[in-house]
Amino acid sequence: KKVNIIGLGYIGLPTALMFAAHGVEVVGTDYNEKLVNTLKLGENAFEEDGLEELFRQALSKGITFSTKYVTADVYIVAVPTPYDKSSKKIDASYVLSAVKSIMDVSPKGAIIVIESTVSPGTINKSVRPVIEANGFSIGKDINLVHAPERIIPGNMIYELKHNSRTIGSDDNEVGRLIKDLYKVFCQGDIELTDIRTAEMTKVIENTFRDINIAFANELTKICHSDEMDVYEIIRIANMHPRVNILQPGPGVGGHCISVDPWFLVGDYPGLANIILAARKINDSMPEYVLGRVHEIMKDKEMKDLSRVGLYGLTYKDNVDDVRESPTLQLLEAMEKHLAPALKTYDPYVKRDIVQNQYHDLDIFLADVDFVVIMVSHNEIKEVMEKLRGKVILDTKNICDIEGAYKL
Ligand code: SAJ
Repeated sequence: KKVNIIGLGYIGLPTALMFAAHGVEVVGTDYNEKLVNTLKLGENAFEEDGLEELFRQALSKGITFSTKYVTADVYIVAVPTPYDKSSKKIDASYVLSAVKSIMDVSPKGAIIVIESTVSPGTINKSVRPVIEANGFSIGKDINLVHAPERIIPGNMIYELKHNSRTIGSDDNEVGRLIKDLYKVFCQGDIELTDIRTAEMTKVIENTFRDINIAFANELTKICHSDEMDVYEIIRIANMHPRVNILQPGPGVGGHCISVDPWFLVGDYPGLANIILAARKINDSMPEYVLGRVHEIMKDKEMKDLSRVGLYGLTYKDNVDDVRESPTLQLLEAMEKHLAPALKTYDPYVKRDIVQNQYHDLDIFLADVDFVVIMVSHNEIKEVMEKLRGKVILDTKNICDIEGAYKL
């Protein structure tokens, strides 16, 4: 089968490479000409364990990249699905425009697989009508499948191969065909279900994690208010066979966990109560960190915010993705209070994306007296000693220098 993958971002690219490396004929399509040209030159698009090697394998098997949609048997759509900030509902416009473009080139009987996370009901309520309005009959001219992914940035290539996955199709035979296609590389179980169940399952998986992180974050606030050690409490509580509390942190970023729960809040107002509360708690964390910075400065009789530096700009450790990152949220909060932006440094972020951003750790450290650890990249763990003598706020619980403040 020939596969055209639409959207060569954090999900689409590794998936395209994985299919190609396993001998499937693949064309990767993205409207970003610069990205396509980079890939055509044999340069990788982002940092991820094992991606470079997979890229080489896929190239040797003949993967090609284009800004155009091509004739194929299967189209896999992996484009972003943000949420509309006012209605909290999904903004499916990228998916819909991809589907429209597919219809311009798809042969009769082609299958469109939506990998992008969508809110429950989107495929039947929004994608289906677009297809039918174009005079296509679903089941005859074109088939629809939802195959959400579960891979975690930082361990994507391993998880792409080993995770179980869900395939939603309202036509069993089509579902089985797509299951067989993913089986070329996926060693995990592949569960077949209907489209709406697959949509809901994906969204609630990320919501589950969001809620559990919110619980840890709320515990942090409670413990701090009463001078208790939240990490010690979580560690001991987790020795219980049925308790598994996650780690508190400076907030929840990335393009999945901080987005998907909103779909449920937007679509089920009045019902999605814990979900909404969890979102609010996690969204409050960057400002909470800022509050802790001010508290500590008072403690230390420090006045000069320009001597405070944030270590880490990405949304989590050892990735280069900054989308919705807690550090960016914190800087936005400062802007709202008309406060000057703090200094920042991140070894994974090579471009300038904020004011006062440093690209050299030693120069950054020389220019600050107070370091806020926002991300636990391997680098900071290795050079932790360099922070000795600074005021430290460690939001990730990785620093054992005496006197370091915790969340
Ligand atoms: N975080 C905490 N405390 C924790 C764990 C995470 O504060 O104990 C924070 C991280 O620092 C980060 C955010 O939460 O800011 C999200 O990170 P993550 O590593 O939990 O998840 P993502 O967003 O990188 O990937 C998630 C995964 N979903 C689940 O684990 C349920 C992944 O499997 C999905 O494929 C991915 O979303 C996606 O694309 O939907």
